[in-house]
Amino acid sequence: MSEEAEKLLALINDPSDLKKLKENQLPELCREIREFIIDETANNPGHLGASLGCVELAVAIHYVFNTPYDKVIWDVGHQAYAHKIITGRRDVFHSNRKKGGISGFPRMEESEYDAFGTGHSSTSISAALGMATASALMEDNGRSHIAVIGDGAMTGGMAVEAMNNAGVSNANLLVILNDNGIAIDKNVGAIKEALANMITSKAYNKFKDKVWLMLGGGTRYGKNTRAIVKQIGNAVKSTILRRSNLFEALNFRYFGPIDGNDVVHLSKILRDLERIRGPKLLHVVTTKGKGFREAEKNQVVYHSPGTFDRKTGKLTQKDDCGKKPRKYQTVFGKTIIELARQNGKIVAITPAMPTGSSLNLMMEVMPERVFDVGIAEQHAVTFAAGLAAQGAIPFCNIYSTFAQRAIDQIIHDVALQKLPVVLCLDRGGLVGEDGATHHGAYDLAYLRMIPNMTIASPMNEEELRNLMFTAQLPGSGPFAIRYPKGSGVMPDWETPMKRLEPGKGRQLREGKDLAIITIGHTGNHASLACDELEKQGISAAHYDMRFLKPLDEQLLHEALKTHSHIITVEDGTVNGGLGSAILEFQSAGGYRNTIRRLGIPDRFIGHGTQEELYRECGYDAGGIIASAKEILQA
Ligand SMILES: Cc1ncc(C[n+]2csc(CCOP(=O)(O)OP(=O)(O)O)c2C)c(N)n1
Repeated sequence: MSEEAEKLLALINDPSDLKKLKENQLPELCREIREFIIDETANNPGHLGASLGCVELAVAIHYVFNTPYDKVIWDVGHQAYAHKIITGRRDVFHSNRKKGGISGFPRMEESEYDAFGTGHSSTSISAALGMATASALMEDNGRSHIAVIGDGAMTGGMAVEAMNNAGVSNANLLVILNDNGIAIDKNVGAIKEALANMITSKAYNKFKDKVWLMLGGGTRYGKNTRAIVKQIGNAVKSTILRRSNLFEALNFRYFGPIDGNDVVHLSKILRDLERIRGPKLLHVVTTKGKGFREAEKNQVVYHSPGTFDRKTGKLTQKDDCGKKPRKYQTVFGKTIIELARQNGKIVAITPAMPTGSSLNLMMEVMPERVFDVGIAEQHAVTFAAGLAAQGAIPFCNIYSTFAQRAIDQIIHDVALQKLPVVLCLDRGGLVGEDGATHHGAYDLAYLRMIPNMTIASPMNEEELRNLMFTAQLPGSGPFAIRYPKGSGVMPDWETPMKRLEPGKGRQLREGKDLAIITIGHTGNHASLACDELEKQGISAAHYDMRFLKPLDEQLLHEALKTHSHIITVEDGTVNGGLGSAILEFQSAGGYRNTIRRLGIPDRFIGHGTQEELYRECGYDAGGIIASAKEILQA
């Protein structure tokens, strides 16, 4: 790092410092920010690729616009590291995603520069349009409202809905489409193809060059910007561009494509666009992983690579293989291939998460039976319902947190029609470093209210395989299987599969002093707790419910009749999940046991490691032991 560069970044404590720089110093600053991000994320992992691609965007936006008065919303928010670093968080960036540290995503509570919290995709245009509309209502006409959205996020339903709405408004809205041609995995769909056409079309680029010339040649816009732009708008609509431009068709003024990694040019364009009112879209082309060879070369892995060697870029974390417990997602990804080989009706669906779900494994061996539908959870579920209606057995794999988007589709399209969709909810429970936006906290609760659903959660790999096997058998109906982020507990996980009776749990351990009733992987925390309690002279029974719905009533009668003290444990919100179900059961049966519910409390849990967060919520082994002692002493 050159001394001058060190001096530059050290000078930037907030965007007002940035504005003191000369335009020709910006590339050097960007270079230094990039080095800083790579240095930091090598040891403290995070979302690397997207943030490296967006350094120039963040610098140019804060250089040109009057933030925080002007509002900038980062879609998904995983690309906003440079934004964080130049808006006062450089010196705490080492705490990124750590417990008590700054969040990996923008958060309104964290900084006045984080105009809107993000994490789930495709929300930025709606939020920016809402802000722009509020500004207009308040006659606050000088404010700019900017949504920065990736080409992947632009394919999400909400983004399309917002564009549809914004296009008929007068809102002072600038959408910056950050097109790097990739989502986490390769971007998919017709919108992606339209964008690629815009970038590569010779006719279009020729036209674009003419436009920039008309806008004032070297100095970009002249005095009569408004009139010229109008003229261009008309020109676009009439003759010059024969093919229809997606965004122009939605009444947006379209600018670009331009090189989004050229900070000087980008700043000039933004300065010009600042003066144009109404809905407009700037299409910038960037490189994901820009400036770090490994990240540019392997963009999927370096989206969120874990720790890596700063010099070589090689990953330092171990692969998910060998003789040790595998990730649940890997067990899912391998098991579905086995099942699909046995049952020709099985197909799989992922909304833009082939690698994250491990469905990329099935894509390699039977690509025609796996569908990546883009960032479109609602569509994924109804698409699965359509497949099921025609006799297929779709396994629709969605991260629990993103499936929140599709609750209506699960109710209206799947459950109501009793369609045999197998909903595999990955990352159920606390996910760790991604924090509040990503915890799969609510699935057990929101699924439990839905009639016709079977809801299951495996305690280990063997159980996951057996549940997947069971779900694809004839007559299984709508069937949800939720499992956590991270590894299971069985090095020998490739066990023969067998049917599990829906609605039947199991008693894993006998004990007279209290009963611990669990669902899912947290059963392992309870097993450890029971071992430790036994050493301390406390005898705890352990029941693993396996199914939240139907509930094993026989097992529960047994547990409640023979124990006056009950602890329920789940890696999900205590409001409405397993603990609530057991309280309802207790009340209906007239039981008078003392019941303590452990799980995610009624507040949003931040980020940290999974272990730290289990501890915070009191359902790691230590928390269960403490609760057991308390309940017995009360
Ligand atoms: C509703 C929802 N579904 C899935 C995701 C997971 N996800 C995070 S980033 C991402 C890809 C976004 O692609 P793009 O907008 O092109 O941004 P890039 O990472 O390429 O900069 C996805 C699918 C999410 N955050 N929200």
